[in-house]
Amino acid sequence: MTLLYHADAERGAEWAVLFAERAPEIPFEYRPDAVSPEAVRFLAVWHPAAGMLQRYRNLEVLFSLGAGVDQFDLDDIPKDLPLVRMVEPGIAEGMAEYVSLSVMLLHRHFLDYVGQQRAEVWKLKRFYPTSCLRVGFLGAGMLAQAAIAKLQAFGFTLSAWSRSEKKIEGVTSYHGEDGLNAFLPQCDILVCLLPLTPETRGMLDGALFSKLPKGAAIINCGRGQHLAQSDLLDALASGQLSRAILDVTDPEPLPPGHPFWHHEKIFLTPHTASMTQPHTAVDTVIDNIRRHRAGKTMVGLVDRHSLY
Ligand code: NDP
Ligand code: OXD
Repeated sequence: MTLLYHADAERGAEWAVLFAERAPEIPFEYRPDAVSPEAVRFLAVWHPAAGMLQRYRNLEVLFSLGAGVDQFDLDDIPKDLPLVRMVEPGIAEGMAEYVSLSVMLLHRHFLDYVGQQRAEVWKLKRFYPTSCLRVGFLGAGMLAQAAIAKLQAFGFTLSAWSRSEKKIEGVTSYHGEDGLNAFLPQCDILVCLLPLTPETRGMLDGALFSKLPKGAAIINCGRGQHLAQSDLLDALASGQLSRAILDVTDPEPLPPGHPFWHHEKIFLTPHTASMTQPHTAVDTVIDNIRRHRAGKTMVGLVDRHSLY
């Protein structure tokens, strides 16, 4: 009945200590060669290598070590094998920090000042009260809501767009196609926190940018494949967009010489907006294994129709 953590060994060793302390009744292993594949009932992976799942024939639950599951080939995963994504407070907190930091950098023009300093320019840019800056979220799930909660403390004007109707205190919520058209003109900063699905792939394109207020900025923390790269370059060149902060790209990393590397209006971070934190994630996985054993629904169970 072993849980095999099949990812980097350094973090696996951390998980092993925490598992032994918090759930000694659940055998845990992070060295694939140290466990017989037949004994593995729970597998935790980030990016499963081709054919990995065929090796573990007695799996009861497949855990994604990340909040997203687009890295899995869902056609390769038996429909009756539950796939559970990472829903844990540590990853939400990390994303809330990254988005708050990015919004504040834009709000207070820090990225302009980095360029100015290099050019020995001393020139202030006016800033306005936070309530004048409208920050909108594509996606209103675990991560967007964590970021929203942090930004609310600063007083930004907030809105969010999701698939289903949502009510979030202090946030103007939109949903569906019509909702998107009403939402976009309200976003001085647009934050993408959507899962990558056939419906959301390529969504950050010229048509969408043209519906934002002129000079808006985007922050993409979803996936690189949400973004139409040449449309972004066009929108930055025309001034329709003023800046882009991109934590995710396609591919990762970008190839040498890619125009994003040196673009003065693009700020790149290496897919680090957030990460699963062992101290909190372990509790989530333990709780889910106990739920599974008790026949209860697991937290973060992926819907195989909506693909997130
Ligand atoms: P959730 O599943 O909790 O939330 C997803 C949100 O997107 C929901 O509000 C959902 O709507 C909405 N959504 C999905 N499809 C559509 C659609 N077609 N139209 C409109 N809205 C849609 O996901 P998380 O918040 O946990 O994570 C979001 C994504 O963030 C992950 O899938 C991953 O790609 C990315 N991520 C990036 C990280 C990084 O470091 N850069 C770290 C972790 C995750 P509804 O509420 O109606 O279902
Ligand atoms: C995730 C990620 O999905 O790190 O968790 O991107």
